[in-house]
Amino acid sequence: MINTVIFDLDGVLVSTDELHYEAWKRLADELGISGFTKADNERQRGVSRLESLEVVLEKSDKTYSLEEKYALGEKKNAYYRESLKNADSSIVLPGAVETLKLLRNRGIKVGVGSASKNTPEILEKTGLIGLVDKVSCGLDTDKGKPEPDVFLIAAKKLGSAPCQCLVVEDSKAGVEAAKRAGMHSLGVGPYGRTLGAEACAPDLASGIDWRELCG
Ligand code: B16
Ligand code: MG
Repeated sequence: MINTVIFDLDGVLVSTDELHYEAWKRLADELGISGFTKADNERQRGVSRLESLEVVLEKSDKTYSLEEKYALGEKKNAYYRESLKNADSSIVLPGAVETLKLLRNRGIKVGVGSASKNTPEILEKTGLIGLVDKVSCGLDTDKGKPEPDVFLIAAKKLGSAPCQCLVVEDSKAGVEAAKRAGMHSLGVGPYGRTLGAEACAPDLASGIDWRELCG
């Protein structure tokens, strides 16, 4: 029986996915890489910063050393953090607060499992930190999704077995990570139906039947 729900952050609880795109686009433009598109950005959902950079560099004819790649990742992160400076509860996606409250009221354990190293700051700024029990993020492991680590760490912190966990994700890499972790999955967002999850919904505000999902 499912007694734990682990939420992805970007694109599930908050709308920072667009800010990631803008920061990568700014970096791509600076590097003279033309044609970095929203479709490229879709492949960056849920994956680590360095792997996201590789998606950008696919369109470059220049070769970068690992050191240079880390520096470029830092640069993008500085742009991203600039856009987060004034972030507040307005970036929380519809239905997120109500869902977190409802689940906790029903005695379901609630966690966050995000690849982002900026997770603690975003949860603080949006006030979501007070609505979740445990957080696992890119600061806990360097292994990005589709590796299962970030979700397994969340389950461990919550004291739940993987088979008792349901992961809510907006990315293919994230749903794959949930499967590799031996967890159940719910796909949300514009591509929710195409992610290969066990169930899907357009967003957290669309009347998801949590009683049915969590048994
Ligand atoms: P950062 P999620 C992921 O967050 C983003 O979807 C992905 O685009 C980003 O590259 C990754 O976090 C790392 O983020 O550069 O802030 O450490 O969807 O797993 O919540
Ligand atoms: Mg996401």
